[in-house]
Amino acid sequence: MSKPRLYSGMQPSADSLQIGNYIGALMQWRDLQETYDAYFSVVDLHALTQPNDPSELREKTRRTAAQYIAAGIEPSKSTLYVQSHVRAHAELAWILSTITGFGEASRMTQFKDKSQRYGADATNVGLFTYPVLMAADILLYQTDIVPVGDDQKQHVELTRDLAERFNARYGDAFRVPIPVIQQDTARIYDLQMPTAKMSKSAESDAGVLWLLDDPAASAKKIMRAVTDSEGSVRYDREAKPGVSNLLVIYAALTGRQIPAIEDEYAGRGYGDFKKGLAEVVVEEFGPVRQRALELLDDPAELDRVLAANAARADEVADATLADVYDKMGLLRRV
Ligand code: ATP
Ligand code: LTN
Repeated sequence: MSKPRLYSGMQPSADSLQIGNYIGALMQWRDLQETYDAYFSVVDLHALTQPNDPSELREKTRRTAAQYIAAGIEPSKSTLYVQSHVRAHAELAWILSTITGFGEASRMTQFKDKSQRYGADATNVGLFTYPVLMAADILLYQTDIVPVGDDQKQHVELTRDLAERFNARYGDAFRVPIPVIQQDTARIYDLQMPTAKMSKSAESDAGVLWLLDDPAASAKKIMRAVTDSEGSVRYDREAKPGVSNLLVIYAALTGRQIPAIEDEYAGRGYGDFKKGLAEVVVEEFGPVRQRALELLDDPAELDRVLAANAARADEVADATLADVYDKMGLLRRV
């Protein structure tokens, strides 16, 4: 029997991924690729909804792909590709936009938040149709599951609605995907503001641990992480958000349980604990960083791998798109 299919992606919105992306997404993707026929994209078309310098975007796209591979996504096992390399994404997004309600799209909270933040005149239409492009990503591949963070759940629900609507109106063309929402315990917070999610586009970089930071810089950021005045290494998300966040990172990277780590550091100060965590982080990310930099040293080879994977993606995507065009009554080109 063929494996069920999985789809996920990240925007190339920074030079480096941050460890929240690694713990919350890449580690799970790496495991899931064993049991699923997995598709992972670098969603560069989505990234165009934010202002970008063209040469920087190109570089960020390569860097994001290199970090997927360095973190253990295997391009021979999973289909790892760049969204814009597969033309069908933009084409299906147009088709789906014709069955998406204006009101329905207006209710997407990510759009409401961003358009409120920037103001209507600085908000582009691409930001409005962002979820429709995301639906196209997912539906082109007859996806069964979509692992995403909580903030993307509404977009996957819209994807389901669009798939069901199309299937009912024109005949079955799409599998209806299920969102798999990442556990809250896998959420990593900013080291300086431990109540805000760590994010690639954070305003200050002091609280962000970058995958490609050099080890000394990561260690320094951990030593400077905000804690509290109690002095005991104990998990309490409400009262001790800083220490709790560090414990979650420690546990995620070592595969150990939080109580065991609390025991190990009982009666010792935050300095010791942070030093221990810095060692764990350097040990985990040293090889990942090394591998990513090696891949980036040979961009031609990386581009070849991405092209071969895009060709694989094309086959599946084109078949879905042809069926959709047919069902909607678009005249076939002979
Ligand atoms: P941006 O700032 O550009 O929105 P981001 O760093 O917040 O980027 P996304 O590109 O939105 O990250 O998310 C990519 C993946 O990483 C998603 O699956 C998301 O759930 C996961 N992720 C992002 N930040 C964190 C975090 N702090 N903790 C756990 N998972 C995270
Ligand atoms: N919007 C998502 C990125 C994304 C995605 C997708 C995730 C684009 N297309 C398809 C899963 C499936 C984000 O910001 N994390």
